[in-house]
Amino acid sequence: MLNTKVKSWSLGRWASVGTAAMCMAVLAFAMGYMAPPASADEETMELDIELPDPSYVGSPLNYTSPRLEPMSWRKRDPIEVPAGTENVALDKEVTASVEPRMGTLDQITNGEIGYADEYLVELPAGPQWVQIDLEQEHEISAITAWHFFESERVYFDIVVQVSNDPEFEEDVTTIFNNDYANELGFGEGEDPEYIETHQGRLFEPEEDLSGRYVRLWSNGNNWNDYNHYIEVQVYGRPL
Ligand SMILES: [Ca+2]
Repeated sequence: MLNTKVKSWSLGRWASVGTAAMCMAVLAFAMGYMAPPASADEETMELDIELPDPSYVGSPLNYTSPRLEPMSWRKRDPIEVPAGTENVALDKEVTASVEPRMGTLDQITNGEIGYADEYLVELPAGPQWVQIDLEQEHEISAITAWHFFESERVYFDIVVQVSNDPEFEEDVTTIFNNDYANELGFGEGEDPEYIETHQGRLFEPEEDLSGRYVRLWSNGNNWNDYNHYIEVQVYGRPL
């Protein structure tokens, strides 16, 4: 009788050890399974975005909105991207919905960034877009846009889209939309309004993204109705 009791206790204990080991194995499998694919099967790197000097000469912001993200002076955290990712928009051709009032479209991808007027491309009032042709389909990890950042300024109805269709009629992915009143007709944007700084604004897709063309919309700013660009960078790799 005693032997039987001892034996069944031992079996129970071994059963518990076995269950614990199985749980750990399942957990390890789940952790491995849940790891992001980028780190699981390919090398990544930290994206190094060279920033221009900030501006200390402009006027403070004269605009408030419940949709406006608070100003942050903190340096943006670096993001992890697939190894070999670089600014594939550099020196690529730029087209636009309209001719600039000031500057030339090639300045938007010429790699030169600063707050002075000499860096500025100004498009007329109203909803306008600029479009970059990456010349072939690319995997796209992120996009940064610098509008005019001499003073604290908020641009309206910012929509950032990627497509393989140069007309943006089919196969369009929108990765940012703060057009909350749906002025542009792409649906009510859920993203916040933000204040321009020397860091530009980084737009990251929520899912894997590829495309040949990048189109950026805006619709004036809190100082005037014009649309401005200093530079747009697209971080990617050719497919
Ligand atoms: Ca530029």
